[in-house]
Parts: sequence; structure tokens; C-alpha cells
Amino acid sequence: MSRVLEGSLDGAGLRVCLVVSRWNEFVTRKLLEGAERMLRERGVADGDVTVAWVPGAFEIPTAAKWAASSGQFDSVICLGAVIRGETAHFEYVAGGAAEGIREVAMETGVPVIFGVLTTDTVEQALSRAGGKDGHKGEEAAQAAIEMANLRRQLAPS
Ligand code: INI
Repeated sequence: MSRVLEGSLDGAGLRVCLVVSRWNEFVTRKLLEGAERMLRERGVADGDVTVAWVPGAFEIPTAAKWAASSGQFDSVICLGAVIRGETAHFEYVAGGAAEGIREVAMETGVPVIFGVLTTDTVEQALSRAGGKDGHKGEEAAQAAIEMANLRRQLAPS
């Protein structure tokens, strides 16, 4: 029989840092609200949740690195919204954020969750922030809990 490991969705005792970008705050605030709501529903204590605001998605990896390296958090959740219609350098901002976030996770071993929307339009972004296409903030919070709990089994410190 295989030994199967799976991270539970019980957030009790987990310490989580949310790194949120202020660009397109009308979207990122919805992502944040959904993530905070889901963390609370899953048992993460309010006092164990830290929110760090950064100017834009491009700055998310830097702050995520500080948080992930600090030893203070079991998971880091990155929330942002890069919308193509508004920038000629969409690829650089979105690609920089995605690549940077991945790097931080790989370098530190701390789960760093990608909750950055990359869409063509404002409508698409809003529909993924609690509209008809679900809630990326809530999904990111669940992924953060699951990965932190899986890490405890796979890489106990
Ligand atoms: N930052 C975003 O988070 N979303 C965007 O859509 C965006 N646009 O459109 O340019 C954006 N740009 C700012 C960027 O993230 C940096 O904050 C800025 O370049 C300073 O480094």
C-alpha cells in the first residue's frame, strides 16, 4: 500500500502573512477580504494573520521574501491584480511577479501562494474576485493552509 500524504484544511495554530498590492486596490481588497474570511473559517486565529501592503505586483516577491525568510510565518499569500488593458508592460509586471513568487517559495521552502490575477480586463478580474468565476482570494487561503500542513508531514523541522 502506498503511503499517501495530504495537507489538511485545518488552520488552527498556523501563522500567515498576506502580501497585497495596492495597484487595482478595488480588486485586491476583495481578494484580501475573501482570503481573510477563509482563513478565519478554517480556524486561523486573527492574531496569527499579518497583512503587508506593497505598491504593485512587481514588489510582491520582495516583501514575500522578507516574510518567508523571517521565520515568523507558516505560509505567505501573495495577492495582486495585473490587468492588461491598463499597461503596455503587462508581461513584465505579471511575469516578474509570477517568477519572483516561485523563486521565493523555492529558495525558502516556505509555501508562497500565487494569488495574483492576470487578466485582460477589469471585468475578468472582478469575476475572479468573488464574482461568477469564483474567488481567488479564498482559493489562495485554502492552498496556504493545505501546503503548510503538508510541509509539516513531508519536511518536519
Ligand atoms: N501593478 C499591478 O499590480 N497591476 C497592474 O495592472 C500594474 N500596471 O498596470 O502597470 C502594475 N504596475 C506597477 C508595478 O507593479 C510596480 O509597482 C511599478 O512598476 C514600480 O516598480
